[in-house]
Amino acid sequence: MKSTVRAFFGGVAASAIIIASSLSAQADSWKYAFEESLTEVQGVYATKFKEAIEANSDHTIELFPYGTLGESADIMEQAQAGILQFVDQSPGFTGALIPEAQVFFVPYLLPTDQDHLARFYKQSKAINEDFEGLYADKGLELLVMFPEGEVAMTTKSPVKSCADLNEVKFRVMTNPLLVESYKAFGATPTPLPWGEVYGGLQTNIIQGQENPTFFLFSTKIYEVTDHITYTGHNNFTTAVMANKDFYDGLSDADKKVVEDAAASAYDYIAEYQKSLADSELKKITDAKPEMTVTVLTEEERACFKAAAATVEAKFIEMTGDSGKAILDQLKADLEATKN
Ligand code: 6CS
Repeated sequence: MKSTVRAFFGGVAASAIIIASSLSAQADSWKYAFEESLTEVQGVYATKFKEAIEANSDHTIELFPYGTLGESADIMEQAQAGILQFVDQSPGFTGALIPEAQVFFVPYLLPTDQDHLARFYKQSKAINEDFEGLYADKGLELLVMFPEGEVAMTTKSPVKSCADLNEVKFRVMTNPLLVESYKAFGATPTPLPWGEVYGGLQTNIIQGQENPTFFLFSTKIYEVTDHITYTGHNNFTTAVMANKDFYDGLSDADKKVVEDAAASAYDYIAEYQKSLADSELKKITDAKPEMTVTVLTEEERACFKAAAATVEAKFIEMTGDSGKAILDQLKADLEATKN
């Protein structure tokens, strides 16, 4: 009897092992949504990530570009709920969920030198270690952050100083620190999801917005604004995450496939986006020769730089010791990756 029972449970255990191992080896289909189109920077990154996953495992990835599943806030909710396995959401939106992620909106914190930035995102302890726990608390496994280019202001009237932003309703992504930045710059900040920006400019509900140059061309924002101004105050940062329960449930081999795909796609995109600002600016001025393009001089940047100190103090006020520690680490990482 005993031996029969043992044989029975032994059989059950063996079947369980077979089922478990066949489950872990099964080919899964994963969903990945992002905030841009397939041919924009986030879409190019996602395509490279998908190619690497599919080349190195039996899993497949289905890509969901901007608009197919809603706005940035919608895809984040879907990723947190486990409906999506991967999501690209920029700190410009995540800052509302993880206040420390707003550190990327302290003006003049990040350099505009793209080579320095490429080293920084890859090697930064703040990004690759410290942010991990903050994202994990929200059910997310942070995989990578990468740059999308220097941010430019596009407006309906010329901007040479903060005074020119007076009474300009300026669209910003939906995080409180970006609101504080544009207040400190002298504008009237108006947080909006991306889908409302083109129409808002067209109907004059807003008169300005900021984004990297490639996005000004690809989304045709140049059609509804007349002046591009480079103040050097920021570089656009974005982040790719996995749903944490999904990620934690992966085998070690699959985790490595995901990490390696994120790293190889990073190397590709860091190089790819470097020349975009110049090539896409040319497309804008070809399409609209009357568009003015101004790079502010050091003197003209003075009021924006002075505002940065106020915004940094606000960031610390909003995030306390945890934010201060991230800010200090980020500054140390920037210093360490200078050369
Ligand atoms: O300004 C925005 O809302 C958007 N900007 C970029 C460059 N990517 C996605 C984001 O939704």
